Amino acid sequence: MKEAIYHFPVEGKPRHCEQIKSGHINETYLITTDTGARYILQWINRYVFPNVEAIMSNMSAISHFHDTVDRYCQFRQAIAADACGRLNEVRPEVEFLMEREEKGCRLHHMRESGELPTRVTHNDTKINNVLLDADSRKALCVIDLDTVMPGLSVFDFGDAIRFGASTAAEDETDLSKVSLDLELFRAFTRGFAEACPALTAEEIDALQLGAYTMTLECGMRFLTDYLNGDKYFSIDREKHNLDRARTQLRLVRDMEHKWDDMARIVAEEAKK
Ligand code: GN1
Ligand code: MG
Repeated sequence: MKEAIYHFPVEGKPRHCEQIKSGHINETYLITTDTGARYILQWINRYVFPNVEAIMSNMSAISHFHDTVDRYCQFRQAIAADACGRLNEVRPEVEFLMEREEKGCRLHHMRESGELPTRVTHNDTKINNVLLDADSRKALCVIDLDTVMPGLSVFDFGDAIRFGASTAAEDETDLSKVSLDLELFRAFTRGFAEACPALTAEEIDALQLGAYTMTLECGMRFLTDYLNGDKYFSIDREKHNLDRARTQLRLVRDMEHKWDDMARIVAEEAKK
C-alpha cells in the first residue's frame, strides 16, 4: 500500500494505513496523510476481476460524460471538420451555443474546485428511465444504468428537468410548443430535495444551473452529432438530431426568461 499510494497525487505525506474490513471481495485501506487528508485504496481481487486493465479502461472511457468543457471541444472539432457540409444551415444554433459557453461550463469548474461534491450519479435521468408500476403508477426503480459514474447531484436533477419539465417532446418540430413548465419544475424540485436531504447549500444553489447546463449540453451533443453525420444518436428521420438540438436550445432560452422564477421556486421548495 505504501508503494501504491505514491502512484496517486495525494495531499501531504502518507502516515497511517488501516484496513477497512467491511467488503467481501476487494481489500480496502484507509490512508491518512500528515495534513489529515484521507484516501481509500483498494486491492482488486484478481480471482473475481482477472482483467483489471479492462476495468480501468472502462472507467476512463466514460469519465468525461457530463464534462461540458470537453463537449465544447468536441463541438468545435465537428464545426471545423464540417464533415457533411451542414454547418451553414446551423449557424444561428452555433452562435447561440458559443455565446453561452462561460455559463455552460460553470458547473464543471465548480466541480473541479471542489465547491460541489462528487456523488454517485445516474446521469441519464429522463423520465423514461424510471420503471413505473402499471397499476399504481408509482416508481419502482431506475433503469438504464450504463452511465452510472461519479458526477454531480445537479446533473441528475438537471437532466430530469430537461426532459420531464418540458412542455413538448425532445424532438418536437413546432418550437412554439417548447417551454419549461414551472409547476412541473416546482414538483420535481420539491421531490428531489425531500429525497436528498444531504444536499449541501451549494448543491441546492446550483440546482437551476444544473437544469440549464444539462439542457444546453444535450442540445450541443445533438447538434455535434448532426454535424458529424448522425453517428451517435439513432435517428428516425432526416434532420432528427437537428430537431432535437433545436428543442433543447429553445428550452435553454425559456429557462433564461424564467431564471428568477426558477430561483424563487428552488428557494421555496428546497431551502425550507
Ligand atoms: C441517450 O440511451 P438513452 O436514450 O437513455 C444518451 C443521454 C442523452 C439522451 C437524450 C449513453 O440516452 O446522455 O441525454 O440520449 N445516452 C448516452 O435523450 O449517450
Ligand atoms: Mg441511457
